[in-house]
Amino acid sequence: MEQSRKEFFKKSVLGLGVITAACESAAKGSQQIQKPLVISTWDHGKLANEVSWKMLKEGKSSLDAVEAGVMIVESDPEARTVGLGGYPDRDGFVTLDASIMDHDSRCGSVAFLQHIENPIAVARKVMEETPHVMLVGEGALQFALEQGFEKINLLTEKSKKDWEKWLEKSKYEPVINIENHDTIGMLAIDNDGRISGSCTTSGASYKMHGRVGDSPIIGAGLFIDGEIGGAVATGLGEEMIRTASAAMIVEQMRHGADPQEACDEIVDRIIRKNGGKDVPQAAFIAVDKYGNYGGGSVHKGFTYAICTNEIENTIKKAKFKLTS
Ligand code: SD4
Repeated sequence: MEQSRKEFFKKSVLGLGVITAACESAAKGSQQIQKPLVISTWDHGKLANEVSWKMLKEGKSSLDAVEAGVMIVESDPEARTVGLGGYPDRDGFVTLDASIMDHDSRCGSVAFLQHIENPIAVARKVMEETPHVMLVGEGALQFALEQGFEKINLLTEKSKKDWEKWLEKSKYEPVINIENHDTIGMLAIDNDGRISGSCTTSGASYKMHGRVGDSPIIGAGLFIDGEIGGAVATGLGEEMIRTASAAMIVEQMRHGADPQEACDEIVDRIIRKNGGKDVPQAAFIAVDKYGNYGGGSVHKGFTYAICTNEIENTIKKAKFKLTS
C-alpha cells in the first residue's frame, strides 16, 4: 500500500513536471518577437547596421539585410580586416573568407578567395546558384568571375606598407586585434520573424598563405537555426573551429540558455580548453528567435552594435571573462 502511494506521488510529481514544462514552452511560444532587429560585431557594426536597419524597416528580408550591411564594411578600404584594404597574409596576398546562412538552414560560403571586393555576395551566390555550400581558392574565384564579379587588387597602399613593415621582422604570429574593428559578423530578424546571419573577414593578419579561419565554416564562425536563433564569431578562428562555437551556442540556446548564457558558456569552454593561460581572443554575439540577444568574449575590448525598435543603433561593450 505504502509502495503504491509512493508510486502515485512520484507519478503525480512527474506529471506536474511535464505540465510545468508544457506551460513554460507555451509561454515561450507565445513570447513577443522583438522585430526587426540587427546586431553586428565591433564598432564598425554600427555603420553596417544602419544599412541593414533601413532595409529591414522597409520590409526587406533578413537575408538581404545581412548581405548588404556587411558589404559596406567589405568595401571600406579603412576597414583593415575585411575585404578591400584588409591586411594580407605573410606573403602579401589578401585572401578572404565569408559565409551566409538563413532561417531555413540554407547556407553558402567562400574561403581563401582573392581579388573580389564582396566575398559575402559570392557566398550568397554559392548558396543560391550551386548545389554546394562552400567554394575555395581558385575555384571560388572562377565561380565569382562567371557570376559577373569584377577582379580587382585588394591590397591597398596602406596595407602594403604595413605588411612591408611587418616583413622587417617577419615574426610569424597571426595577429588578432582584440580592441577594435575586426571581422564583421551580423545577425538580423526581419518583419516576418525570419533570422539570417553573415560573416566576412580577411582573416588573421599575416597568416600563412592558404590558412582558412572560422568565418567561412558553418557551425564555427556562423550558425543559424530558424527554430532557435543564431550566433556569429570573431577572434582567432582556430579556437572557434576547435569548439564548433557558433553551432554550440545555438545548441546551448536549444537547451534553455539565453543568448548571453550561451555565449558565456562557449567563452568558458575556450578558456578551459586552453588551460586558462595565454587564451586567444574569441568573441561572440547571439540572438534567439524572440530577439533576445547577448555578446561575450574572452578578453576585454569586444564591442557589438545593436539596433531594434527600442534601441537606437548603439555600440555596447560585451561581457568578458579574463582581465589579462
Ligand atoms: C579568423 N575569425 O580568420 C577570423 C578573424 C577575426 O577578429 O575574427 N578576427 O580567424
